[in-house]
Amino acid sequence: MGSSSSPSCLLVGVFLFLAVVVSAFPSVVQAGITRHYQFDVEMANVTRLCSTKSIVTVNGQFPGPRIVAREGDRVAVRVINHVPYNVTIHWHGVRQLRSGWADGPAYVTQCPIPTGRSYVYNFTIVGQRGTLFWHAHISWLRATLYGPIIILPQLGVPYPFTKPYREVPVIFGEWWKADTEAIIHQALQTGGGPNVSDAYTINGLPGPLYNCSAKDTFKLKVKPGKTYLLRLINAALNDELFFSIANHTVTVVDVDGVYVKPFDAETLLITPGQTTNVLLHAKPYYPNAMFFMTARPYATGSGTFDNSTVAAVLEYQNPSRSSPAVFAKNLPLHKPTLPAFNDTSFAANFTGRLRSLATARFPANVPQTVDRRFLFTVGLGTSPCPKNQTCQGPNGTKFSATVNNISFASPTTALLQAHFFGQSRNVYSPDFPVVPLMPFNYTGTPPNNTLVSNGTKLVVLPFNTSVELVMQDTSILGTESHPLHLHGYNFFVVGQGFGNYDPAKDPAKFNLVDPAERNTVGVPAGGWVAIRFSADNPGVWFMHCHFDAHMSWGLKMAWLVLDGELPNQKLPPPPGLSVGSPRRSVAPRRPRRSPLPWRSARGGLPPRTDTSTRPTWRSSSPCPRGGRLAYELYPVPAQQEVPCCGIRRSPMSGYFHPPDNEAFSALAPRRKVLDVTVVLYQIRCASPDVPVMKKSTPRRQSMNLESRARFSC
Ligand SMILES: [Cu+2]
Repeated sequence: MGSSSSPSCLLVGVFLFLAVVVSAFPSVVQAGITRHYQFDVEMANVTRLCSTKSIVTVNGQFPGPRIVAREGDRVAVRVINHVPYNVTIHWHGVRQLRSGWADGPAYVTQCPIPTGRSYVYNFTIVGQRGTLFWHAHISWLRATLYGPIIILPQLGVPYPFTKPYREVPVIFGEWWKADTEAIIHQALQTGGGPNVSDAYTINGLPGPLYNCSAKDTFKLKVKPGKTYLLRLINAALNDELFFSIANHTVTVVDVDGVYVKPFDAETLLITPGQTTNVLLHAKPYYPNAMFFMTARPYATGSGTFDNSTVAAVLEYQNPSRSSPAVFAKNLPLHKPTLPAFNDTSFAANFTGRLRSLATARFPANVPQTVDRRFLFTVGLGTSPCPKNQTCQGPNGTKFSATVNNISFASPTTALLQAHFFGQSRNVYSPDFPVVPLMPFNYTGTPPNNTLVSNGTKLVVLPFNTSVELVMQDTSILGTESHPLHLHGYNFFVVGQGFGNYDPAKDPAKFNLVDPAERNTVGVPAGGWVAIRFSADNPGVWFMHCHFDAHMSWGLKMAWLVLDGELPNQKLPPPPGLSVGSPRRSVAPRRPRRSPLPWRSARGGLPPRTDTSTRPTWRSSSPCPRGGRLAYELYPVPAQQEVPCCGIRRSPMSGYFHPPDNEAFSALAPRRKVLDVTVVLYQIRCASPDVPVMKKSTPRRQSMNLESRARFSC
């Protein structure tokens, strides 16, 4: 485009100017405020494509309400479940530094919120600015349960690009006439591919290229000469999308909540789970025309896909008319040309252009050294058809999908709870393979045996481990691009290529200076991508394909990042169990009544009499390797009910926060455990599947401590 060169020069100039302004006021760092939201999850009737159905919404809105916050703000969202499904919400791309309990994936960081219950998601947005989004993270509920997260810079801190006149979220979605829960349920039963969607949507609207939808068209009305920031979000379930605006180039300035070196593009590629901010420079004059903004899939797999096109309309306000709507009918309508549905070279070229800003103010902190290297294959496979059933997957099997040929078996206990309460045995194993167990020519002729294995396996990482992960697509049941999403972290995309990753040659080409930093990356069809991140956020972090079909088939795994040594490197207890402040002696309160229900109920434990603000070692026993084991008691009544699933109550009618045996067993050979603290919490569970505390004779607490001591020291 002829107009593309001068704006980009201008942009650089503006950017330099802004950089000077910003560095003149280096520490305008304000403490953020807390922004409270209430999400009532409720059913609503919505009509699209001539048919009405009841969908799951937040506050009756589709798409859902916006979360708006500034960098540094705390966000507290009370989610109240009024629908007949279990629900969780994930704040996609939010780093959740030491707030893993608020991350949201069901049975990973929390138990689902049952009907009639609520849960408060509480997190602070640190070091991110741009666009992210929230969506349900259980089954396929995110088909209709999603909305934007808009993160503005701190007050007084400008964007490192032209200040936009207006900002507009543009969310891509996918619409099924049928009930999506029934679709995925049926697909998992039969083993076949789930039915594809009937339409794509922009801001919930399919647009004029579908039947009955001319009225359901998103219109972006702009003024000549103005600059607009479009906050693009791909919330579709199963499709990467090309996007283009006829006769306009846009400037990409941010991906996944991280600024990038601005570049101009006529067409964008955005995978499910990715977000992109672009500047749309409206034409300087009234163009006497309208322009389609269209999106349609980039599809590489061998299965069927929804090959339709969603369109929105870009309209210019006519400066000489007071009512542009009357006038707009007979204007010429321009349509963009999008790449072919399988244009993989476009995909590679586009992603190859993304670069971190990598300035003093917005540095790219790429790990330059690596502590642990991983090679994960990602792709499809099959699992056997159960007896007495016919299956609709390949050759009468069931479709499956894997990382390193392991299809993730979803637990019924939340992994983070199991870890935190030291009850991970029989919930997960810490032995996720570092490399494929049976190497093959990943992108060559696929092996005859396509059967997968199943398991709930995690990789355990000590705090601050520097990780390099190569994700390799496989040709099993056809090569395919997979958008892999990592929770709890941004990663740097240091390299990508086609064919099999070559550890001898490929690392030399890695970009360790200004690679794109993001939370979701497309593993190229028939290729590989290398990412790096530093494991500085303790918790259990899901990583999965953001195609919901593949995720349902098991293309997911989790990382367990252990606490660091310092207090601010540890995961705090879950909400409702918060430790609170130990009582001070200056505030005597009704001393006759014990604040410890378990004490009177169980006896045998000394009440906490210490009044300092520091926890005391209530018990200390020497460990063979020189550490010591202790426990702390916190007389904190539960402040909030939390959903529980499968967590066993300890004999003390509370919960221990002991060391996680499974996790430590993985590290035992190379790590010495020193001081180990066992914290006793009290919890009040909201969900009905909690085992009722037995009234039988309690075991002595010392037995528990000893049994844990044996393992931990
Ligand atoms: Cu996938």
